[in-house]
Amino acid sequence: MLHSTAVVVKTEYISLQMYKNLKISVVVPAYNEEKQIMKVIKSMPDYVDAIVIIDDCSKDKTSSVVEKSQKKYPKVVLLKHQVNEGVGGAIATGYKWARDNDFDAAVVMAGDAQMDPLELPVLIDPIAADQTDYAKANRLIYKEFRDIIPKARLFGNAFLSFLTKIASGYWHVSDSQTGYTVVNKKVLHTINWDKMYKRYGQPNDLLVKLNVHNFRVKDIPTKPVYNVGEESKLRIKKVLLPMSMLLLRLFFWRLKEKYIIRDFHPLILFYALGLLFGGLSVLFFIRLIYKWIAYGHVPEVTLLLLLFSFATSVQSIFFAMFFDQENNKNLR
Ligand SMILES: Nc1nc2c(ncn2[C@@H]2O[C@H](COP(=O)(O)OP(=O)(O)O)[C@@H](O)[C@H]2O)c(=O)[nH]1
Ligand SMILES: [Mg+2]
Repeated sequence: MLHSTAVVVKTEYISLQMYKNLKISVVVPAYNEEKQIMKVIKSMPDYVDAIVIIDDCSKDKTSSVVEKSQKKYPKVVLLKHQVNEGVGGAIATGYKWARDNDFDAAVVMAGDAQMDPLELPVLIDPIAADQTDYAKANRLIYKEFRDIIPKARLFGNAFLSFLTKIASGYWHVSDSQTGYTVVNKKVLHTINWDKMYKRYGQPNDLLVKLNVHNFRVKDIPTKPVYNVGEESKLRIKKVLLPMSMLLLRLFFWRLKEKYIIRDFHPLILFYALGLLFGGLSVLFFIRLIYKWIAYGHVPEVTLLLLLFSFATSVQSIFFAMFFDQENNKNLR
């Protein structure tokens, strides 16, 4: 479906430079980035073999700016979406192009120049050394991150990062919202990119899918970049709820795929027990409050049942999380 909307304007790329024997492409999702996109092209290191820019049906001159640059920068490839698909959709189009053109690694960098290309080697090195399958930037373990990342963004990111740990099983990963990542060839050929989540939840969606396929993921501290002329189109209040719902859905999907269909692990029973008793706790709590208000005293049996189900629920969920963490320990 994506293929039909993507128009390849120029695909031949000259001169293979390679980096540590890897043919590297950089996927750049771009939506209304006429002001910033040249910065991304100009600052790209020489060892990158293709700069794949996906114009996600911009309303501005992004495409013509990119087309004009192609004379001077022959490594630039422009893919155009005929309808706006969202950042995840744009990235999926780039990944498919990298896969079909036999690249060894695909980096993602935003079209608004928020990624520092000088940090690229530290992200690619663990891929080149086959220490990981997916290397991602982590701005939250960079020493002075608090002074650079705007407060509201930091809060939203920390919240989603925590939910993503639970949903994805990658408990060692944080800064789930970074758009600065590298995948290796195996990932390029394994994940079904047509099913990738198309909007801002794309990195979260990918993490969950990587976990189901038992891919290794590595976090690399990188400096956050803000105020380089970028204009974020993300509205935190608008994305927080849909992304939480997405993560809930992905969580259940992963448990089913990983621990029931592809394999089996009793942690699934602990999660089920935890949720069952969690639900019962809510019911007992409502009953207790109702009786208290209506009759002025706390019903003892309900109180005991509430305490029992709450304790069982919390313990079961903690056990399930612990087993999940143990089970994914080798994916660091
Ligand atoms: N908002 C948005 N960004 C898109 C879309 N398609 C591609 N992008 C690109 O995705 C990247 C990240 O978007 P941005 O709004 O800067 O997100 P932020 O950096 O997390 O605040 C930018 O390079 C955009 O140009 C789209 O449909 N909507
Ligand atoms: Mg941005």
